[in-house]
Amino acid sequence: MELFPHKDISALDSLFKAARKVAILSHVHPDGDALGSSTAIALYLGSIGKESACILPNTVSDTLSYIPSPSVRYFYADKQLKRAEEWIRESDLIVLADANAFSRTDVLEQAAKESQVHKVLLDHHLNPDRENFALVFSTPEISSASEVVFWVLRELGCRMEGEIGKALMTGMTTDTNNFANSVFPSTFAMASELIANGVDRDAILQQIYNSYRENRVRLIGYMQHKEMHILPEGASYMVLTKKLLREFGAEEGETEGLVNIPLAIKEVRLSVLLKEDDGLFRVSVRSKKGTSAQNLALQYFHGGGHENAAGGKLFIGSDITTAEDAPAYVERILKEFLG
Ligand SMILES: [Mn+2]
Repeated sequence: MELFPHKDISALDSLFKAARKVAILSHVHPDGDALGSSTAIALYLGSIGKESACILPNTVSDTLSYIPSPSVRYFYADKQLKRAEEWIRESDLIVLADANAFSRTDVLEQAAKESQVHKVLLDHHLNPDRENFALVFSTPEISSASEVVFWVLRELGCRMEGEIGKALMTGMTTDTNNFANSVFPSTFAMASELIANGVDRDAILQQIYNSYRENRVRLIGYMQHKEMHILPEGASYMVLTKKLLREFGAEEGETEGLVNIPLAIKEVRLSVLLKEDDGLFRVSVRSKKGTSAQNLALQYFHGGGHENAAGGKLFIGSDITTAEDAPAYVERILKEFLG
């Protein structure tokens, strides 16, 4: 499948071949797609003899710990900001994967923007920041950044198997919620080729969906039973407080998927999850076709994303006065949005 212009592929080939040291960046709170797509790029660069590092704003959650490759160098900015910035400054090529702009890399944004080297974007979000990149491979018509990377690396002659296959299969699977959303003919073609090349999809599914800690399953159950509020307008919201996160001992990445659950209810077309953090709530929004999660995130939560999967923030002290005001605020804006 030729999804990107041949001239862009050969331009990328030249950039990769000319590079000496490459920095591969991705978004804050890296998920399966961020980690999978950047890992695959690093593995490919290693296979053609290039030095590279995946530079991520945060340490990855335990649930994704099977992806990082022993043959790839990783820097996590929350633990090694200085070294991460140093690597970016010393690199003669910067790649951004699974984010539409450097602003999504949080503390790494400045170092990435200050660098005057060539920059390449591989992504699937709307509104890519084309201005800051020499080359852009991005379309929302592809399931995931991992799928974008799959088609691009394949054109470069990379064999789509082994660790690269595992990383990309993981990113595509988590971003599509196991083939439930944003799936295109090319997505099945990718999966088919990876399986034919020996990628163990069963093992990956075991890791993603059947390796939860007991606490995580109990927290998900508790939220559905006690904290899932349904509005007659066809919306659901849940507020996950720091107190609950502490009580259940929830770790980074362990609330992944929770926001999708209320959409199982026939009448619910919009689901909002508020997760308390320092001074703010992190907001996840999901919707069914015909209702825009993206517009809600844009209008009320300083955020954005995809049409049916978006996110943002709700600031305590400006958007709302105290954390306790969150439920009333969300109820009001959901009524306004759907009314
Ligand atoms: Mn993604």
